[in-house]
Amino acid sequence: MQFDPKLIQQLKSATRIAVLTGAGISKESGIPTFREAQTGLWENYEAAELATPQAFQRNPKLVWEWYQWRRSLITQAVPNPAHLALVLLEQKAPAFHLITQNVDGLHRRAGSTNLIELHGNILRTKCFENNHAVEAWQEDGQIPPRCPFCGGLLRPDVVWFGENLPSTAIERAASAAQHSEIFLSIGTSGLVNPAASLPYLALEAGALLVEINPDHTPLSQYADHLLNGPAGEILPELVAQVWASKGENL
Ligand code: BV8
Repeated sequence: MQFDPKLIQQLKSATRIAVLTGAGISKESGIPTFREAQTGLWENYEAAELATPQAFQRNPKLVWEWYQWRRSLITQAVPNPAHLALVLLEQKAPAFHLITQNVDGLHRRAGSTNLIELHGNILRTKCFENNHAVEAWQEDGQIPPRCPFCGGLLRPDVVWFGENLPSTAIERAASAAQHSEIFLSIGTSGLVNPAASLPYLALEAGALLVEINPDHTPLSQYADHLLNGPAGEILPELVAQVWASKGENL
């Protein structure tokens, strides 16, 4: 796979690299992206319609069971070569921030450490009423289960549409974007805010923008380097060529 030698050189000499990932980076781990049609029982539902507090209040059982289905997909999934390439990039780059919109926890399982989870983590649970973090609950047949601290309904610890992101997460992400020399947007349609604003913050601060996506997105026209293809193929090859050119063994 051939890359622009300028890109190899730029990555080789960069000191501050920031990465934003979306559902596309987990596609090759077998997890459907947010916008592709859902399957089976969920094929008649739009993900964005279920991922809201209103949907949960209207039908808590339906939303809880949707997340249980997604959790079952995620527990069967493993990090793919794209996740692993970002672990290597983090080890090699002098300063590296990984910002993810994904809630599947695959970056952490791959070994990424400097990780900002903008939208929470589907494998964590809290109560709807008081945000109590809940690690274990009584499986007494009630769906959703109840909070052992206040009796409230349990929900996944993710950010729903219409809910604010954790303030520390979005502030850290914005700072990482604004201080990056190179910003890579990987596997995201760039349609969900405020995450979608991060690449533009990086551009305004003078960063070089790299997009990795099989499709074009609203961001594509601004990218200095457009790598159109699956992240699981492109990223490992790109990281290998950068560090091979440094004469370092991977
Ligand atoms: C907020 C967790 C302040 C849940 C997610 C009206 C009312 C209220 C809010 C709004 C409004 N209008 C706009 C808003 C703001 C709203 C928003 O942006 N809406 C959009 C849809 C218009 N945002 C919010 O509500 C945010 N909060 O703004 O708070 C506020 C508060 C009150 C009122 C107003 C404002 C909260 C947003 C977070 C929502 N939660 N996830 C869960 O997962 O269940 S978002 C969820 O969708 C994902 O986490 C992810 O972020 C997003 C999906 O985006 P992508 O990751 O990009 O995935 P997608 O499927 O779209 O694209 C995949 C890409 O991968 C594609 O481009 C594809 O080509 C590519 N691909 C495919 N295969 C591969 C690949 N790439 C590489 N390799 C491959 N192999």
